[in-house]
Amino acid sequence: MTEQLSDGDAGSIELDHQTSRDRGRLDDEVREIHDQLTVGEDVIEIGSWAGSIPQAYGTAPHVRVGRDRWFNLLWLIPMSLVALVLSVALGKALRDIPAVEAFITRHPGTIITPSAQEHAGFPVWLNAQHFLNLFLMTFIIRAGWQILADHPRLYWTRHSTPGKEWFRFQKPVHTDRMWTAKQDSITLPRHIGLPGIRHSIGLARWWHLGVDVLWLANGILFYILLFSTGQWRRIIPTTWEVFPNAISTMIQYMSLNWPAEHGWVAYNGLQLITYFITVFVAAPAALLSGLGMSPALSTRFRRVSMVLSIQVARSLHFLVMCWFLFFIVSHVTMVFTTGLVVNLNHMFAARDTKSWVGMAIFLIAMTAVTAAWFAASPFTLRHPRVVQRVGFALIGPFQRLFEHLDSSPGEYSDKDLSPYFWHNGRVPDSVEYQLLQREGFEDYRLVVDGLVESPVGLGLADLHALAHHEQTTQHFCIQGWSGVAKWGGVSMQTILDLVHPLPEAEWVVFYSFGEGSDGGLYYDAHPIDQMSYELTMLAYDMNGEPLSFGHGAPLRLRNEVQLGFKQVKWIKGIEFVHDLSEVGGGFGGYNEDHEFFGYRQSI
Ligand SMILES: Nc1nc2c(c(=O)[nH]1)N[C@H]1C(S)=C(S)[C@@H](COP(=O)(O)O)O[C@H]1N2
Ligand SMILES: [Mo]
Repeated sequence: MTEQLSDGDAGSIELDHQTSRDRGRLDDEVREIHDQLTVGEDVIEIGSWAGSIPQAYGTAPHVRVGRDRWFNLLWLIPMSLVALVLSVALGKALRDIPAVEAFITRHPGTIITPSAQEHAGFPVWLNAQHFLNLFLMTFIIRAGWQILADHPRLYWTRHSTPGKEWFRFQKPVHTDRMWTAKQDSITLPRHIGLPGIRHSIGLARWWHLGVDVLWLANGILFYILLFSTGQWRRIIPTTWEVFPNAISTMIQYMSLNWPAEHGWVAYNGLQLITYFITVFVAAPAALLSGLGMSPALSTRFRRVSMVLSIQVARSLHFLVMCWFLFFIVSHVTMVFTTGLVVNLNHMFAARDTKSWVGMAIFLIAMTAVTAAWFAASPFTLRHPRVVQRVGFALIGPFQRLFEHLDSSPGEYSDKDLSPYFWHNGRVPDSVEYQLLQREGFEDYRLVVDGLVESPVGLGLADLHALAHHEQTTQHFCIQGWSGVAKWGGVSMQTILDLVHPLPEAEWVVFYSFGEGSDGGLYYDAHPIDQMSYELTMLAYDMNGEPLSFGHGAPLRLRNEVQLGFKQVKWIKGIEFVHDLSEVGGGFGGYNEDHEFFGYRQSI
């Protein structure tokens, strides 16, 4: 049977398919592809992890000053020691001035109002939430560092251009050869990063995003209890007096002649302001900048993402982490130096005494934190599927929600194209591919089969004869880099109209000519409803030129609600299936099977 495929300019082509002999041949081809799929391991062997990727260490963190000078941040260590000494000198000098002493007498540091006296003390729920918060944050921060180490550079524009980053802890990018983002990733020490081996971003994200959900739940409950019990008065300033009191406190600390403590009743001005910033500015900023990195949200809410691009969001997210680190270090220092036993009774035993109960509970709590800290990476390497499943159970529902955000083309134009578009992944090296490539893909045939009424085999000319679709969109690699490109090709809706999926088809699997890092064909599966999205297409052109080898010649996928690793390059076949378990390792894609990524990656 033949079918007319019409296309305005290119005329029409005749395509033969659907005879039972053709169907049999197409089915054979798909079966052959299946034989080249592999299942991943369920335990991580460090030596063979991610295609035996060797450990690679980065450099000290550097910040760019001007066009191409780099400041080594390790200098901040001696510089802050000097600054600390100078601030003591300054504090002491200031306190010799009678006007300053008068100011301190007028504003001693802590404002004790009648309502503060009435609400004095710390409830047990606050103790518990404070502990949970610090416990959960250890995982979030460590996993966050691991994610950062997978692309150890930060930028202010969505282009991720080498040399234009403002922060890096890696050498300059090699621009004389193909340098993939994976090659650019670096190793963190096992007990600093989580899980502490190179290119472990899939697992690090489960820790980061999964524990985030718990941390946010704890935070929401904290807000609710704070406002329903009057405890909010402790950390929200209610008078401008807080500022002179904060300055007074600062001078007193600097002069090493410290202010009186009234922590049971009220915090001093400096504490009030820093706690307010941490709870009501930094925490929401962490959430919002985190969401700013989601491909689905960024593509749907273009106006916002024009300003808060993924790279601005990623940079801000990093700066929020720096604030938290600064806060943790100075907060713990002050807790230890301003009366440890009493402070621990307040925050760990809800009492205002000099007993050792708070200390005992604190030591138990810290033992739990330390044990969890040192167990987290080894546990993850031994039980990565558990981390993958539990992580997905926690964050999966939200990722699924964001997948409904279909958006239309038109957000970017030619002037937004990225001058440098990173490469990623493992390039195909099979004889089959090389032969096709040598002949300019003349004999290339895309197989589309599975749960469809009319399977087809489409050559490049056939694809070109189909209705042309073009979109200029932004790519979001899971590792953190991004770039804008113009993609030309065929909308997936056009392919659906051609093959007519059967009602039981739920997933659409894209098979590559290339292998994944551990061997076995690279593939990835997408929910069938996303195939009708406006920005889901098969691209044979990039920025007005035929797709290059490195970017996926002759054909690659674009599905803009998903992260980069789902955009299969060097596509050789497409199969419609009912269940993910029928394909490969059953987790929905090569990286899902082999590197414990998630199959829904809208965040
Ligand atoms: N066949 C195949 N497709 C692949 C990969 C791969 O390793 N093999 N890598 C993915 C990843 S992680 C990303 S970020 C994008 C990168 O596309 P680019 O090299 O065109 O930038 O391709 C995706 N598609
Ligand atoms: Mo990627």
